[in-house]
Amino acid sequence: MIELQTQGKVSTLTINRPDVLNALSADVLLALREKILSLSDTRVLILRGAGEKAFVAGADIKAMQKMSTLEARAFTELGQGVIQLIEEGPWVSIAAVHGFALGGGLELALACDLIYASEKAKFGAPETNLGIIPGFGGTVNLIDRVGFAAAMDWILTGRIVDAKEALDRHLISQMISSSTFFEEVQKLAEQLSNKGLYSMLAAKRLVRQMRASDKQRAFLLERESFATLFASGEPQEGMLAFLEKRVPHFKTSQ
Ligand code: CO8
Repeated sequence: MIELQTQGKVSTLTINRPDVLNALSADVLLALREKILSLSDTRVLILRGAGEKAFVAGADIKAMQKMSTLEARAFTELGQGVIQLIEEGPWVSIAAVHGFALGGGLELALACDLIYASEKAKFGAPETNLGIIPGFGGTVNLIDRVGFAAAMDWILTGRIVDAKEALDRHLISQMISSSTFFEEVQKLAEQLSNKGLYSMLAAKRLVRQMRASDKQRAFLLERESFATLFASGEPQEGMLAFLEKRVPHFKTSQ
């Protein structure tokens, strides 16, 4: 489910569920957390997805569709915990995005210090199409990267943007040719891993601290809002519609 490969001081974690475009279930998140906690002597951490099509196409819709409010709260807590481990760990983290990075997949990429994308990468926050909202820190982290206007646009419309637009909007740090993408990312990671550990960590932490002023509160608000939505019926209908490959019919009660 999660593969760990280490070359020198660079570790790569691959999310390997290509049949569901590497969707994140609780089991995947637990396995990811376990692997992250097992890392030692890692200066640069690369996250990537297996298969041709996706980095990660989001949280696992099938697993979420029947969740109760309590289960949704536990799921978002688990996801936010993994996000924070990646953000705060003693390494420079790189999301290597060669395909879809959607919903929770975008949020996983947003947790990384750098997002490198191939020309074929596609990004989006399509949660509202499913009757839900971002729940792995995406609300605050997306605003931090792309600003209010683009974050609001992407979250409310759920539209998918290509690598060029993601570069123009400062979501990604570099766009790299798809033919040599993973080799190039490895090369960049090795260069970063040879720099001084203390200055790199001080720089990374300072840049992060200059961003959202009260991140803990932002994460709490997001978690509560995500979980509460599950009492509205919209998530259940939105995600069932995706699984049944049809348009959702949301019923508003007011
Ligand atoms: N979860 C589960 N299964 C998925 C997911 C997913 N996120 N994405 C794709 N799959 C499955 C499909 O159902 C399909 O399965 P099957 O072969 O059994 O029908 C298989 O992967 C291949 O997908 P497609 O046939 O749909 O491939 P296409 O190339 O036609 O389309 C897309 C690719 C556009 C990426 C399409 O698969 C898609 O729209 N996927 C869903 C994207 C999405 O909505 N992501 C957001 C999910 S919600 C989320 O991430 C919330 C995060 C916050 C959670 C907070 C925690 C509490």
